[in-house]
Amino acid sequence: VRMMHALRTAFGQNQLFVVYQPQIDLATRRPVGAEALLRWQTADGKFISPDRFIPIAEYSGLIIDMGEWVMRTACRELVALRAAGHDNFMMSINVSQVQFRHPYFLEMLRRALADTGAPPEFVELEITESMAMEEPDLLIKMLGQIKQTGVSIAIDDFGTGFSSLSYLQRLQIDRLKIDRAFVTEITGSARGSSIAEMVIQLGRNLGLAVIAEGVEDERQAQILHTLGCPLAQGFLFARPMTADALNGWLSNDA
Ligand code: G
Ligand code: G
Ligand code: MN
Ligand code: NA
Repeated sequence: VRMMHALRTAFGQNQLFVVYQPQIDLATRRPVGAEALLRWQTADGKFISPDRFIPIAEYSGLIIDMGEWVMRTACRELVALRAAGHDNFMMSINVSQVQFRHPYFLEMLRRALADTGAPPEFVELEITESMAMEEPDLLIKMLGQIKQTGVSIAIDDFGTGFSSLSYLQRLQIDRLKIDRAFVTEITGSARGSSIAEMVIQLGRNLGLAVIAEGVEDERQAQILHTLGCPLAQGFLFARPMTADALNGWLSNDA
């Protein structure tokens, strides 16, 4: 309860901010987009992980306003990047299941796009695989409506749930994100890469883009590239950074 109040105050006092982690084309090593990630730095300078405060935001309902703010902030940053010449750049935004189920979610999305002028075809929403497994009918309907806005959809933490092939086929999704745990395993045992391989193959069969997350070293990047994984994200390439830092990082790179 204390943390809930602290979070509410923090949100009101602009202690929350959004950082962006670049996503890379493994063949060219060029940035193709970024994932927006929420951060909380308290007044005394401490960082609190979203793993801790997102559940509280969900439980308290604060996630609705907070999530909308993240969406609008990320869309605004996308527009700023485009103005700086970084066109063809995608912005991925995490969406909580509480947001997703909210009756005005679509309205908030449409408004964020319209008010900021963000082109929907360069905006992607990330939903988790566990979310994708609950209430299939609601999900299928929502995904259809989101697709109509032009925004695309990725399944985050893919491989951690148990989505069946036939079910996945029914979902209007665009990308699978290989969970970090399976990227870490790639360089471990002989069978360590089997789940990553399966997801890459699945993506190929279903015509979905695949991105590996949590790529921390060159060997992992090499193996993923060899396995046919087109995209990656991780500390090897860049850590999540502020909007200003991202602008600089992209310009240096160009
Ligand atoms: O950025 P970091 O690795 O600390 O994030 C930890 C978790 O918090 C990740 O699972 C990430 O998806 C989640 N997260 C980060 N930012 C957001 C956000 O804006 N909305 C939601 N719903 N989850 C987020
Ligand atoms: O669940 P989700 O994919 O949204 O979580 C993304 C989180 O993973 C972010 O909080 C980000 O800080 C973290 N992350 C990104 N790249 C790496 C990495 O290479 N290694 C580790 N350990 N964490 C990473
Ligand atoms: Mn994510
Ligand atoms: Na993830």
